[in-house]
Amino acid sequence: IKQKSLKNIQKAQDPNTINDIRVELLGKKGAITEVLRGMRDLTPEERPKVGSFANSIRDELNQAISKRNEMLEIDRTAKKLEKETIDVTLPGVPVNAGQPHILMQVIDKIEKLFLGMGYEIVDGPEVEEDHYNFEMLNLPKDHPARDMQDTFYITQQILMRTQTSPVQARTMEVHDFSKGPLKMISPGKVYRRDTDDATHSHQFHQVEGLVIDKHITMADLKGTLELVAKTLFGKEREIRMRPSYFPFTEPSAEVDVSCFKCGGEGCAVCKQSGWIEVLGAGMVHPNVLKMAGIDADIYGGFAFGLGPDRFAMLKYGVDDIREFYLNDIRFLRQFSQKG
Ligand code: FA5
Repeated sequence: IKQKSLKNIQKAQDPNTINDIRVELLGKKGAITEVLRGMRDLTPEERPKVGSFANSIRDELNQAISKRNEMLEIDRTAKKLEKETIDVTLPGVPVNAGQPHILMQVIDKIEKLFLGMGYEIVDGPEVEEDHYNFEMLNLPKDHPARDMQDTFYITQQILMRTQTSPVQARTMEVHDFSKGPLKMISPGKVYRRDTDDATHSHQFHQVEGLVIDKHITMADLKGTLELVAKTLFGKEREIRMRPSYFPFTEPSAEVDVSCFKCGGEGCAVCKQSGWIEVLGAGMVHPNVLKMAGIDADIYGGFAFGLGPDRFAMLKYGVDDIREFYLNDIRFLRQFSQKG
């Protein structure tokens, strides 16, 4: 039994087989156990001899079992380690790091520029009251200029804001002029029932700007906008102001920036003119000041609403605004943050 069992233990390749052998020999009904149990039938002289012999075999087998188990364990660990070996010379798996959306990058640049000039950044709701989106901006009900921006209404009084200008009205209402002039910008999403095309999207972005103080002139507005255009697009860029109409500014202007990435003329962004309209602006209408509780005889200011989507098109030569909203990773990846 001993020789056969020792051989079997040596041959065993896994702990289960070893356990089976152990049960066969030393379990309740095991061969060695049987021998030990049979001792009571022996004569008193035979008992110690047989007993010590059976015990020594039992100990020897137990030892062989533990040793084999240890060997198998060492083997298993060695194999595992071999499998898990890391080849440090292999090239690593590249990690696809995300980055802010290109429109957020442009808005971020605009924010930094204005923060540097002492403006504060103000947030406003996208789901807005008719009162702030229109009425407080000098557009009473039935005012024909309401049609200038086709509106998504939620109820009669609640709408998706069509412009960031309501944030002007909200800020003017609460500003404390004893603490200094009002200088703010407000970036965010706006919504219009525009038909989507290369330069129009039904949801796009605006950055509102507003300065209210004593002695603010149109020259301050032009100087500020020129700085924005040149900082964002380069010194060679020019702006032009065309007389326009907004109910909340008087006089009002539409501001174009000269194209360059696409050669100036003939590209989809600039159409045939070599210019692209990027913002609306003007001197804040006295009615708007009065409605916000500001003395229009003492205070005045300028306001503008620029379109970062159009800015991004111009800056990066993107000829279709819809690219920004398709979430095509191949398009978005082009704009690394260093660019
Ligand atoms: C306005 O929305 C005024 N609130 C701007 C303003 C603010 C004027 C303060 C005076 C004082 P307008 O509708 O022109 O104006 O839009 C402003 C800018 O938003 C445009 O110059 C253009 O850059 C951008 N824009 C307008 N409509 C779209 C559109 N559908 N898709 C993408 N950009 C647009």
